[in-house]
Amino acid sequence: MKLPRYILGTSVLALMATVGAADAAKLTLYCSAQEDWCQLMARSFEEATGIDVNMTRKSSGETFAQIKAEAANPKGDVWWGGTGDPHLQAAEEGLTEPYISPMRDQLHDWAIRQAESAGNRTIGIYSGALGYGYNSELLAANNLPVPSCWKDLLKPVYKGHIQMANPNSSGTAYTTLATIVQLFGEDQGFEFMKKLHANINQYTKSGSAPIKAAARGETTIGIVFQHDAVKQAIKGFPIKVVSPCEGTGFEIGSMSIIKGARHMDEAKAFYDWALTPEAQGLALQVNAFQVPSNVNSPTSDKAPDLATIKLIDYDFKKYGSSAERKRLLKKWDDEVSVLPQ
Ligand code: S7P
Repeated sequence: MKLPRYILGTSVLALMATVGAADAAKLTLYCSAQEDWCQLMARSFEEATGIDVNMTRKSSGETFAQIKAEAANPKGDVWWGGTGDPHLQAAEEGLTEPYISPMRDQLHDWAIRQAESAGNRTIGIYSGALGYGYNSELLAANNLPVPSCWKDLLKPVYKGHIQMANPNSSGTAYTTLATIVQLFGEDQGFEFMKKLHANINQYTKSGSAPIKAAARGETTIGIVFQHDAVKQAIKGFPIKVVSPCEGTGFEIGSMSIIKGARHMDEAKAFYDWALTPEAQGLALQVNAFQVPSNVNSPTSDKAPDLATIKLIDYDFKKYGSSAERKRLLKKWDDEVSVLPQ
């Protein structure tokens, strides 16, 4: 897809002028959204600018760990996608670079607030609500009741039927842990996670894996972002989406430029381009139904409507802070993951 020049940001145009016939322009992209979306973003940016993109897809927590491990000798240029909490932690730990894009005035307030709270070292690119999905055929075949609340998932009848990701590797699962703690308080929240653990059949590395497994009939219920469940339903799988009755957390999916990026000009060009309505609209080609951060981006009526979902007042500052994220993950490792199932 070649983008018309008028929609390209100024940094992209400036860079295209310098790229000219040369073939040296490159970008190393770390991507934490779904693989198909990551591939589409990488290839579309290449086509729009002539800049070669070397893209690696890893979950949010894994990418954070990689950027931290490479801090003395950074290999990545831009981290695009994934839940905002680890982007905020990276910002706080000085692993990402402040940047103010000329595209910023086209963004929703929540995306700009994410940037401002992190000294402009990250920015919101999409938003989406947490929940879960279930395979309606498997549920019926196992004579299981239809769940509608978080607390329903603790019922012994669901033992072995629920899958979620590991919160250390997955931003989705960390959002789940932080949501449960915010909804029920820390003590009750950890009691919840322990009881839930008894019903879990597998902790996956990637956050969306549980609903893909539910679609294939390998688990009955998957705890995921609601848009990831909608994606499977649209593909034709018997997946129903649940917005839990108690209310639920949400993410501000984010993007950051990696500190010490070897290709800083290309990184800024990608950053500006990724905030355009045209780049954000690519999401719909791969059934990615998050709410885009540019107010002019196209949206789909198949996307979960955040205005009708009971959202908690998710404390991104606290749960995206380095100390709190480390503390909660350690506590989950020490007190929940070690329990027998
Ligand atoms: O693209 C779908 C999505 O759910 O994936 C991101 C997620 O953080 C990546 O997976 P992990 O949970 O494995 O980190 C979300 O930001 C995004 O909405």
